[in-house]
Amino acid sequence: MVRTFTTHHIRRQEELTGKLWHFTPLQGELAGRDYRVPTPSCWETYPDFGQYRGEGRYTTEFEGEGNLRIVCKGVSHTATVLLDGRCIAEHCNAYTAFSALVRDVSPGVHKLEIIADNRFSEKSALHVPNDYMSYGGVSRAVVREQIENSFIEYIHVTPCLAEGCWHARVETAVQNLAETDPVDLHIRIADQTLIFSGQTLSPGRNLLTGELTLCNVAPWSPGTPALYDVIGKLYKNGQPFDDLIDRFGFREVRVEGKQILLNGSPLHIKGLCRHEDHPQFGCALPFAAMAADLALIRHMGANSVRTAHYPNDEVFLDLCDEQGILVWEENHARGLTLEQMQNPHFESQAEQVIREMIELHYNHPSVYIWGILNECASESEYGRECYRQQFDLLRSLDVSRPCSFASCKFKSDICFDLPDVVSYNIYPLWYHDTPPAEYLDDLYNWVQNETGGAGKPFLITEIGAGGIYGCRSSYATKWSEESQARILQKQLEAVLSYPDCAGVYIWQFCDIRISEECWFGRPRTMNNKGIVDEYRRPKLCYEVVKRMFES
Ligand code: ADA
Repeated sequence: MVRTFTTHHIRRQEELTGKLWHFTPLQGELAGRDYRVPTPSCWETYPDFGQYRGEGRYTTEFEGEGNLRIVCKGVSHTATVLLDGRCIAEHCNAYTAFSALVRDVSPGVHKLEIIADNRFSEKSALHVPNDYMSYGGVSRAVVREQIENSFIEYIHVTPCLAEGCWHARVETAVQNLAETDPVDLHIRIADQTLIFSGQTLSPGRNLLTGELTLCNVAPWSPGTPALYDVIGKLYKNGQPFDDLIDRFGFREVRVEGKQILLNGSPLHIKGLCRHEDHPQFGCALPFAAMAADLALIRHMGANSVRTAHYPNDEVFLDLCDEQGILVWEENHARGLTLEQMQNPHFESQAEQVIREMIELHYNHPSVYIWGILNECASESEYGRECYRQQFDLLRSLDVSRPCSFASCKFKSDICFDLPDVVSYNIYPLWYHDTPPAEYLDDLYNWVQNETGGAGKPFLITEIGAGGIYGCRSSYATKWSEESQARILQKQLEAVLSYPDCAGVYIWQFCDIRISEECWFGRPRTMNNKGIVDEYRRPKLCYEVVKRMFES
């Protein structure tokens, strides 16, 4: 599954995943053996490959010709893509889509190979041994598109409300491979159409922008998540030859003082941090599993999800759009040290994730904020320069959303002048015994009195405690479900009642697998702070969260 709606009626496309491919490990004692495996999938879910760190070659065949565009929605975690034995794309980072254009392919059956590599090395600055799992595999959909000499890459819609009407600024990227004739572009939203006639395209990417005004449309909000199609069509000599359909919502997000406003109403975030992780699927959760997670998140009374710590599958964001679940989406990074941020590949890889995340997820109304660099070295001058550069890039790509980063640096963070929203990950009563209300007040006042974050919205982006499913204790010993429930109760009482806190994200939705190297302090080599365990079985704290979020 690629999206929850049809993205083309004219452009021919075929999902190549959703069936068995050949899989061959390239290292280890099973190297060279041929397996038939489902895709999308992670090899850690195949028998004998639960701990495999190496390269795996996935192979399939398809019939096609002419100009082909191979779109990979996610390959974990480093990809090399070959068509008929020739390399057509390489990509770092598992969590953003990438594509390859191949022109003038001869008619017939063609072989597509994707070599996925989940090893850790200096070449991969973002996938490092960590408190989550870097899986291996073709973990999201792969699509083959048949295109002409030019095609619509993306359509970005930026809605804003003025005098009771919605204005939609529309930016369309048209990619020109070999178009020499002038083309017409039509962009339709509801009953309005933007027409760009007789456009002579330059080679490569052409940006065409315009604005529409719509007075009788329904706004998108968590309570009324109204969605609209934006339909782009390219014509030549009056004949349509390419199209792209995307979806968006009429809503605007802005920061005003200490509040985050959505369509003018202040947001009170009651959220959960969620990894894409499942014992049966790795990070390649199928549609039904994503939908089941969201059903539990909503059942708990949450109104938001934080995509810790990387951009999520577009299908999950589609579900959030449709169900009115707000999303904090962030680029891929977790707890990188100063030394790791000084990896020569770090800046380019982190910035590439920002570009790909925003280009592909721009229209999702559920995404109300962009995050970067969770708990990286924001207490250092070098780290600050990285944060500054990435916020500058982010704002150059999207001015329609606030941006932030989740800090764990207590009173040593030197970056709070940079984001629009100040966000903290705190664990009172778990990693230290300070009472939550005292800790929160001390931290908040330090931010107001000592940092450039004064007067900005303030979010708690992580708070929680460990609890192992089935571990019960009459005296609430640490790691018991009783202990986790009691700690979360006190933590949520403090945060939800704090007047200047715009909201909270609990760490975390479900227990997750982590890298083997990070086992110490992590029973089962898992992060056990889930409200449900990895099989989505609720722990005692589930009812505490539900009661607190619904009160
Ligand atoms: C950090 C980090 C999370 C998780 C958490 C924990 O806040 O952002 O990914 O590792 O700590 O469980 O301690």
